[in-house]
Amino acid sequence: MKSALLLVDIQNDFLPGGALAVAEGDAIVPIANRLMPVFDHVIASQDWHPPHHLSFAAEHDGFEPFQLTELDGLQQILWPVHCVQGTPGAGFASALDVAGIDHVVRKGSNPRIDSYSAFYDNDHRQATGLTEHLRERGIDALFVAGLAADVCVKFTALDALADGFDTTLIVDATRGVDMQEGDTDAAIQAMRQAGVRLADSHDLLAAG
Ligand code: VGL
Ligand code: ZN
Repeated sequence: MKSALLLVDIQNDFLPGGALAVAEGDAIVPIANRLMPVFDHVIASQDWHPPHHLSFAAEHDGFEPFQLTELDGLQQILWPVHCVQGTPGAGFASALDVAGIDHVVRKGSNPRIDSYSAFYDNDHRQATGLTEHLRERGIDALFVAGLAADVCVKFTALDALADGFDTTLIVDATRGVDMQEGDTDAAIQAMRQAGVRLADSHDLLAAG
């Protein structure tokens, strides 16, 4: 089995102090750095929104961040303005060893639809090309880490599975937004029940 590491959205805006901060999001950066050399192929996704992306609460009169609305018939959580293309917040965490990244996938660029998964937008209208990228390289197993466990990591892992990849979540290398208490635990259970394997970075590092 040929495997790759997929680092989801390890960007400044998702770290403590960022626009859409994930508690302890910074704790996964050294783990990601240690994992990269274990894999032949490392992919990193970047949430990459235009300035007026419709997932931003600021684009909707009378709405606050974290409120729910509908966008083209899809349920949409409204987020603080985050990961705007070319801004420091959209950049990879400064402590992330970007030299270890072989391929970058950007998502969320269509202003009308959100894209939690690194594979498809939230309505599966458009693919990012990640599936083809992996298949062209004969990669059939994917190890997923990054932010946020209960949003982009979850939908990325579920899409990876649906596209036929043997998919493993590196549990200690992810953290969640936890808009509601327990969201992250529930997301991990949902991934596991769908068929995602759960691993700890220490086991992968020992094996590598
Ligand atoms: C994410 C909310 C909005 C994520 C991206 O990377 O988990 N969450 N955009
Ligand atoms: Zn986003």
